[in-house]
Amino acid sequence: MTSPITTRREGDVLVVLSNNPPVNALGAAVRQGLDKAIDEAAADDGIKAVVIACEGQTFFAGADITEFGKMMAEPSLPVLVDKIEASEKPVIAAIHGTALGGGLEVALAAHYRIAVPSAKFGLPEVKLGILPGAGGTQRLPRVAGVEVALEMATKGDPIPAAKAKEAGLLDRVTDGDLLADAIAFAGEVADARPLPRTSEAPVTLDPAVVEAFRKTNARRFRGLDAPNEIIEVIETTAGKPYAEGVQRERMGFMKLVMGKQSAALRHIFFAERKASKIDGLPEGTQPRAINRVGVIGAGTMGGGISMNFLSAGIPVTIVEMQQEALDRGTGVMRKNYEATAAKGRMTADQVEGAMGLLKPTLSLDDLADCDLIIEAVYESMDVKKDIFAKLDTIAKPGAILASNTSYLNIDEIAASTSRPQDVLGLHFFSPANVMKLLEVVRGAKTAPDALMTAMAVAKKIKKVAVVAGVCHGFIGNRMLMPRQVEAMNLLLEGATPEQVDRVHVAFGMPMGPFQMADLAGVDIGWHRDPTRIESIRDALAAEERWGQKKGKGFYDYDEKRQPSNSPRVAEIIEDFRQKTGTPQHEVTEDEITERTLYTMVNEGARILEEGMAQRASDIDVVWIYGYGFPPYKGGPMFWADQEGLPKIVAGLEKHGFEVAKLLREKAEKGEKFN
Ligand code: TC6
Repeated sequence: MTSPITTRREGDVLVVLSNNPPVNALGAAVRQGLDKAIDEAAADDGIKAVVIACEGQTFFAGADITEFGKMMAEPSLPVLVDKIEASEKPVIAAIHGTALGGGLEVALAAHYRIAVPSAKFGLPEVKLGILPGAGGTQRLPRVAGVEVALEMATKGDPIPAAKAKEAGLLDRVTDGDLLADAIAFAGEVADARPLPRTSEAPVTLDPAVVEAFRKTNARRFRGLDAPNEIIEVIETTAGKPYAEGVQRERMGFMKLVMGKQSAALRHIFFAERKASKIDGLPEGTQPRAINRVGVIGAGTMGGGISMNFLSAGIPVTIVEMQQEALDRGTGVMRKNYEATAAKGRMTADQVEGAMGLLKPTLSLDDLADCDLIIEAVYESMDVKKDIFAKLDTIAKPGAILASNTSYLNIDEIAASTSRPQDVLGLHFFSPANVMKLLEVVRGAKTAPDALMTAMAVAKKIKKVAVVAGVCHGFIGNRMLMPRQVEAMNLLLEGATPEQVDRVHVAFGMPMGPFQMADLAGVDIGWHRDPTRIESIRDALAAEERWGQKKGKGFYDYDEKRQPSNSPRVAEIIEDFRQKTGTPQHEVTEDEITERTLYTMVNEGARILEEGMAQRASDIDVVWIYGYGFPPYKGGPMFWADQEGLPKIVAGLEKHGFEVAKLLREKAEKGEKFN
C-alpha cells in the first residue's frame, strides 16, 4: 500500500506532505509516514529543516476517530509529537484548513508554525468526550497561557488564524503561497539555535483564574466528565515538568476514552454524518438547483425559517396575508439580526446584506420564480391543502413544495397538488434560526431528487437533517407523545410535577415535561372551551394557567420567572385524582424513568419497525439536536443500548406496556439498536 506521506527535497529543506482524504486524519499510516520522514531528515546531512504540510482541504483535522477503542498501531500520536519536537533540525508546520485535535498537537510540537488567514485552530476532543491526549493540555498552556488553553480545550470551538497569532499559537500568517512561504521560513530558521521547544517553556498558573473559569462555566459543564477532567489536568500539572504533565494527561485520556460518555459522543459524531445519507437513492440522482426560496407565513416560524436562508446568502420571498403582519414579521427578523450584531457575531453590513436578500410581499403569485417554497402557516389541514392547491398553479415546474407541519399528513397535503413528487415536509424546530435539527419528511410519492435537494439545502443552511417517514409527529414529536401521556398519568397516580421534572433534569435533559409545557404554553392545542374540563391540562388552561407567559402554569412564577411549586396545581391534581378514582401509590424515580423514558425508546423501536426512520442513530440525532437530549448519553436509542435492552423490556412489562416487536426481538437476541 502506498503511504499517504510523501517527501521531497527543496534545496536543503525536506518537504513532508500528507495526502489522506478527506480530512488528513492522523491514522496509523499517516503517523508511520511522518515518523519515517523525521528519521529521513535526521539521517540526511544535506537536510537542514523540515516543513510538514497537507494536501487537500485541510491540515490534519485530528486523530482518526475510527481507531479509538481499538489497539493503537505504533507509533502512537503522543510518541510521534514528542519525536517531532525532539528533532535536531527545525520543523515548520504549514497550516491551511483546520488544525484540530491531534493536528494542532502536531503543529504545537513543531518548532515554528505558519498558516493562511483562513486557517482555524482548535482542540475539539472535548466534544468527543475525551481530552487532548498528545500533549495538548501541556503544550497549549505553554504557548498561549492557561486561560486560552482552558477555553479552547474545554469548549472545543476553533479560533481563526488572526486570534491564534495574537494568542501566540502562530509565528506567521501568510497571504501568499503557503508551501513556498513555509519553505522560505524554513530557510530563515535553518541555523537558528536553540530551537524553540514548546515543552520546555514555563507555565504560570493563577489559581484565581481557574476558579473563576470553573464558576463561570459550572452550568455548561454540568454532568460532563471531559471538561472537568481537562480543567483538573491543566490545573494540577501547571508548573510541573512536561514529562510529568503528559503522564497525568495520558491517565485522564485513558479514563475518558474508556468511559460511557466518550462512547456516546463518538456515536453522535458519526450518527450526525450518517444522517445526511439517504438510503436507496437511485444511482446518479442529482439535486435540483435552489437559487431562491419562498416562505409562506411571516410569524415566528416563517421568520425564523427565512433567516436561515438569508444568512446563507440565499434570497427569500416571504408572503403574508396582511401588510401589518408582514411588517411585524420582517421587523422581528431585523431585530433578531441586530441583536446578533450587538453581540459582535455579525457586522452591520452583514445585517443589511441579509435583509437586502428579503423580498416581502402580500401575493402568493410572487412565488413563481422560487425553486423551493416552504409553507409555515398554522396547523390546519384545510388551510394547508388550500395553499398547496394554489401553489400548484403558481410554482414553476420542478419547484419543491414543502410544508413545515409538525404533525399533519404530508401525503394528504401532496394530494392537493398535481405534482406530489415535488412535495415533502421540512419540519423546523423553534426558534428555527437557532435550532440545528430539521426533519425532512419523505412522502409516499416524493421524488428521490427532491429529497436529495432538501438534504443538500439543509447542509447549506447548517442544519442537521434527518429523513423521516409520514406518521403522526414524525420522529421527535411522535416519541414525545407517550412521554407526555405517562407524565400526566403519573400525576394522577401520586407524583408531583416537580418530582417528574427532577428525574428528567437529573438525567441531563435541559428541562422536564412540565417545565417544557410551561415554556411552550399549556394552552397549545387546547380546545379553548373553559367549561369542557377533561384533563388536568384542560383545568389549568381554563384558569389561564398557560405557563411562563402568564406567570403560572404547572408551576407558579415570580417576576424573574423563577418557578415554585403551586398549591393551586396540587389542588387541581387532587381534584382529578378523586374525580377519576385513580388509586394512589408512592412513585419512585425508577418508575418515572421507566414510564417516561423507556416508553420513548419503545416508540422509537416502533418508528424503526415501520421504516419511519432510516436507522436508530437518526433517532438519536433528532433527540439530541431537537429536544436537548444529553449528547453524552448518545440519544435515546444509544442510551437504551447502554442500559441493556432486556432491562428496558422488563421495565416496560412491569408497568403493563406493550413492548414493540423490534425491541423485544433485539433484547432476546442480545442485539443492539446501534
Ligand atoms: C483527536 O485528535 C485526539 C487526539 C489524541 C490522540 C491520543 N477521524 O465533517 P465532514 C470524516 S480527536 C475520522 O462531513 P466537513 C467524517 O466522518 C479528533 N474520520 O466534513 C466524514 O466521513 P464520511 C479531533 C473523520 O468538511 C468525512 O471525514 N478532531 C474525522 O464538513 C468528512 O467530514 C475532530 O474532532 C476524524 N478525525 O468538516 C475533528 N474527521 O464522508 C472532527 C472527519 O464518510 N472533524 N472525518 O461521512 C471535523 O470537525 C470536521 O470533519 C472538519 C471538516 C471540520 C474537519
